[in-house]
Amino acid sequence: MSEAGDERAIWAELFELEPPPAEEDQGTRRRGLLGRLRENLSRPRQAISPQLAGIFAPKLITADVWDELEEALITADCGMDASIALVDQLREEAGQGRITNGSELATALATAVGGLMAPEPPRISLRASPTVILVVGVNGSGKTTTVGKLAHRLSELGQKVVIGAADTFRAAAVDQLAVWAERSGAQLVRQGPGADPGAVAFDAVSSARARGADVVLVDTAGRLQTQRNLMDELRKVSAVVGKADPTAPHETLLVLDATTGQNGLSQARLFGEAVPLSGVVLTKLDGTAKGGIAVAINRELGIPIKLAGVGEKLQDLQPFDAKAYAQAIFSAPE
Ligand SMILES: Nc1nc2c(ncn2[C@@H]2O[C@H](COP(=O)(O)OP(=O)(O)O)[C@@H](O)[C@H]2O)c(=O)[nH]1
Ligand SMILES: [Mg+2]
Repeated sequence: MSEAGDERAIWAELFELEPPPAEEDQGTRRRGLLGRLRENLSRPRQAISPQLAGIFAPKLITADVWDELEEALITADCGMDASIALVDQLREEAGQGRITNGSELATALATAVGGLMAPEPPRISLRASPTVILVVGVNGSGKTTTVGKLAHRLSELGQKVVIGAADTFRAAAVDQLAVWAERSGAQLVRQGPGADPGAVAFDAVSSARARGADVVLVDTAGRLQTQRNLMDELRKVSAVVGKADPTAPHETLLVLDATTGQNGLSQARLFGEAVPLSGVVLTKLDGTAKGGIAVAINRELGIPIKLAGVGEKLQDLQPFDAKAYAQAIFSAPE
């Protein structure tokens, strides 16, 4: 199967849609995804590797290895809590004689990280008609880009998409969204600069209903410097969407920039207090040496990571696969 067809099949799985025709077996697809993740995550992998490489060297492990491993995991942004839990688990496995050398340790760590994060692959159900997806986060985290990338994937799978430009704070933001909408053939619902974001979101849902669209993506503003206003505004947008459809929003995705490291955790807590979050989109994983932040987010917030941004281009968004991620980041270098 072509790489594009391969990608479409993975996205169809995320959205619980019929897979595109000419399917091949899952094993091949999984290997494909792992390969691309490895490629896209090559920078964090290389950056973490020197520290872990010594630990993973094919020699018998010593008592010192546990402190070194804990330090390496904390440095990689996995968070104190998850790092300690992982080391405890691995130390126990070693005590039972199941880990004796560095390469067994590497394999066990990747398995433990994958298991700690998400036993099941993420889903974004599109059962509601239309399904309303609210995209929130601080300024510059990658919300608008993520909306554009999602519109592209959904359109590819034959879904009719409406984008609500509820970031009415900057005119440039709406223009940026218009470009993304045009590229994916999505319909853009917008109002003038300074318009009420709730009104735009309401319009977008109403318009999607009238046109029989499948999905509404609502892009929102992120202004870190006016945190309280932003949170009030978000709450309002979410409530107004609920007036257009009492079951909406069906998903509220928090977009977090992986390069902000542990700061992302406090952002997630603040946003979670304002609106119930259903998932995290972790962007810019291509630009950080500390890919471990995904582990910390999952462990400390209990919100699943559903999507990963690995670049600026239209195709640089992937359904998050914890196992593939853990193998790409935490396995021994070949
Ligand atoms: N390298 C990289 N850049 C990204 C990614 N996602 C978004 N960006 C860039 O981050 C910047 C801010 O993105 P934007 O979508 O405007 O953020 P917003 O303010 O949250 O809407 C832009 O330059 C994007 O191209 C990603 O996954 N990787
Ligand atoms: Mg934006």
